[in-house]
Amino acid sequence: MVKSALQIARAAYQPKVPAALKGPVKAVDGEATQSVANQEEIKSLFPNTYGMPVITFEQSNETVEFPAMNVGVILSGGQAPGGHNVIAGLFDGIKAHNPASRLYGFILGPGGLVDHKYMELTADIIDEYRNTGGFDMIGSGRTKLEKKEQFDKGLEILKELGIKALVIIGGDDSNTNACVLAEYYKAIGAGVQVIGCPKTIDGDLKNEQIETSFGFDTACKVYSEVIGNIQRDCNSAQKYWHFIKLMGRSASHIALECALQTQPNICIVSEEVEAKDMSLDDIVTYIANIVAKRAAEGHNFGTVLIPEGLIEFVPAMKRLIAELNDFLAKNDAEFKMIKKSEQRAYIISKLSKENSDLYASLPEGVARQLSLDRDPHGNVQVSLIETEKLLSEMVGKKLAVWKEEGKYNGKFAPQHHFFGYEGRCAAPSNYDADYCYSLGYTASCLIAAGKTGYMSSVRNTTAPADQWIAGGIPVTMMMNMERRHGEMKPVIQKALVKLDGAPFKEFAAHREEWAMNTCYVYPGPIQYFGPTEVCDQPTKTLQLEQKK
Ligand code: FBP
Repeated sequence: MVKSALQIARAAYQPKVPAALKGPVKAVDGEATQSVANQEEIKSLFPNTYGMPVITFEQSNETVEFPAMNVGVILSGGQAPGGHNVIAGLFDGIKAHNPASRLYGFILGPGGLVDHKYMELTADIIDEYRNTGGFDMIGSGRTKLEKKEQFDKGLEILKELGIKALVIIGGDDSNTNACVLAEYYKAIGAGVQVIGCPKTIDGDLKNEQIETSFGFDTACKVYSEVIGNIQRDCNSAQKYWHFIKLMGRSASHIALECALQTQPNICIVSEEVEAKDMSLDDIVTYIANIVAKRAAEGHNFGTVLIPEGLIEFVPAMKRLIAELNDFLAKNDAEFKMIKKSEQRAYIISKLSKENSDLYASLPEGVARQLSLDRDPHGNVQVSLIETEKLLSEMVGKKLAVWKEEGKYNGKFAPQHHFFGYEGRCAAPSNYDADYCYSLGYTASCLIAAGKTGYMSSVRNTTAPADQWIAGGIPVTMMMNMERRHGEMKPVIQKALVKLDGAPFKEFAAHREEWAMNTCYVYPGPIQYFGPTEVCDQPTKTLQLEQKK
């Protein structure tokens, strides 16, 4: 395989790890834990894995002999930079505990476990992927591991390969399912430990115990680089308004972090839109006002950041989507019989008055997207809705009206962008390379300590890596009960942007100035070699959250 000069140099990078992981460790138990809410229900659903203590690994002088052990690993869900380093850390960790231990990767996600598709991950393979982006070493997939039949089918291959521990690298849902699996295997005495690792560029798997999910750092840096480049172009030609949608599913962490890094003229935060009960028209008016004010100063250019999940946070749109989801689930067959050209009118005739009016007011493309195929959970695929075009179109219309009324006298030429996949497989930043490797190595220590139902955790990551704290958090500790597809289920609480949190407050304190004055910051590309202040800075979000 031909490699770039950077790939070759980067392969030799030695990830930085917490001091404790540099030699033998001892597991120190904290107090017994409780779930964040619904303690009685969670306890009854997880009788074998509830209440376990938080674990911290400390340096030890004692060298313990560990038996050789076969371990399995799964990458679950969307790609996130650093996944390969989690696997490399896990591999190095199990080999350090006993060189005869072996690692197996299940192919293309959780489905590989159920379908018995796997490969042994040898040193040669691992070395090929150190410090690289992507999940292509073993592939990833979105099959949900949630049914007993899947667990039993998986156990067959785990037994066949003599695997005694399974590491599932995934987001909140995959880690919830990892815990259900841990509980089940413990309950039936399967002799297989299950450990989770916090992954997702979306940054929404974090809480008191987990500082951040891996991949968020690199993805935000990639997006911020290109947003910065666009801003420089924008400030050079001074003729376009750039509407930039950013991936991130529901939460606005990515948009907010990119705003903190690049200081755009406008950034919409979905969580604020919901809290203030803003309508689509309120958002459009907010943007149009800034466009008009800048035009009055002779600045017919600017940048707008839009989180991909925005639409679902506009309360009226949320009600419309809920009714549509429900209606299309019940009338799927009938709907599919209707000619494409008549589908819009059909939906308008079937919805309640409020939702029908709103649906009718939407541009054709967006209305169509709302009626297209759902994801496996029956939900609208928000990442396919072109919110950036929807907003710019509506802003353009409003400005045209204002122009007629003499309230606005400028030029409005929009450009559209969507950044998502560009950032998900980038070569991990030093932060993600170090954090991921440490998470994987920590997972091997949890396995060696005989733990199950834990998520690998590395904390204090705004300090130099030497001072990071490795340990394990019982997954049940992060759970609460939530309604999912009409049923109450135990799930890890998803972290949305907190409006009283430091990152949002920092943004809110500056946004008026950023709107009117051109205060763009151009972060430039991720640097892998060079001074630590250039290469090792964690995200602004993390720095602000951890500033005590
Ligand atoms: P995960 O939640 O699985 O980490 O995926 C994150 C994400 O990149 C979202 O930001 C985005 O909405 C979604 O995946 C896109 O999914 P797909 O890769 O299936 O197109």
